[in-house]
Amino acid sequence: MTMSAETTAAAGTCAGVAEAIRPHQRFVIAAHMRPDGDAVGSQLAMAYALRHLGKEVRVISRDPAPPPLLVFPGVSDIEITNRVDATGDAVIVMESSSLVRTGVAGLEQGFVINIDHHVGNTMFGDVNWLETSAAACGEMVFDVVEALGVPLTYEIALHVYIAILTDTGSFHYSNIAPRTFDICRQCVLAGVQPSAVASSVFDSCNMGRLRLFGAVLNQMQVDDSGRLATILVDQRLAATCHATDEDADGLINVPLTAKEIQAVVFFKEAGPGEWRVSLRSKGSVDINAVAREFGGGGHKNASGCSASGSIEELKALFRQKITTQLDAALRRD
Ligand SMILES: [Mn+2]
Repeated sequence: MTMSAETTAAAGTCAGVAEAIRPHQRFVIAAHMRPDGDAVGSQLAMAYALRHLGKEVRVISRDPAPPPLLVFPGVSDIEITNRVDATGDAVIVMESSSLVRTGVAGLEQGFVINIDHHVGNTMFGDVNWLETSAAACGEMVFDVVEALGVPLTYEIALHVYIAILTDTGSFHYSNIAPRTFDICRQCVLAGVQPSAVASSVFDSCNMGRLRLFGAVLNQMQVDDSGRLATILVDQRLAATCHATDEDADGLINVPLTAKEIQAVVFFKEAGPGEWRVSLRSKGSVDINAVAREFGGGGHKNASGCSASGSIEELKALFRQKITTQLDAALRRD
């Protein structure tokens, strides 16, 4: 398997997307299931832009937005559904490697415009634009808004900013470029208040989440090399902490705040013997290579997959695969 073409893969163009949007009137905008800030922000920035042009827009999602985002305009109006019967003139799918990842049935009946920045996108659309160098899908939406000649209103700017802020982990991750800050600058000029947004997004969690973080970190395992942290949430622990499913969001990033830790694997129990596996790494450690072995995907430093079986066996298996990547990165650096 060759992966060389994936490092800076770009396919399709912003102009192609804008051209595909212009003649149409009725849109459905979807994103991946269990949406994050980039999914929600990209959907709503696009929705506000299209409405500015007088178009009709339905924003849909299989799952609700993360609760801290509900204070922002449009978020609580997102229609929660797992199937659509009417796809309008065009369906815009954000941030999804495939249509299956939306968790919404029926989208395939429509004319599909696919906008994404994830390595491994299957180019499932009638029109596709994949830009793996983008720090967030929201950056790409910003470009589409500009190409459509829509002014950067407060609502559009706010959602582009939320997309970038969350998907870069508050400007922590790779793919941040001068244009990332150019876009954010324009968002701030359009009225976005960074401190207020950060406070709403990051400092509005509940006590269940705090208890869950404490319990999970207390049970964290670090391998003998000191580089790899393993953390786990099963349903019993979540119940003990009175934590919801979303309360585990962001937990995976905490072990990385220790200088020694170069990679984290996070097992979250989805059902008996069923695990959601999230993976994070620093620098040149390619954690996506591990996720891909299990049919998952994402980015070099942030990826995920599903796995089933005995948790002790899964831990050993993932640690072995991740250690291979840690060693490969050591040899490269
Ligand atoms: Mn994203």
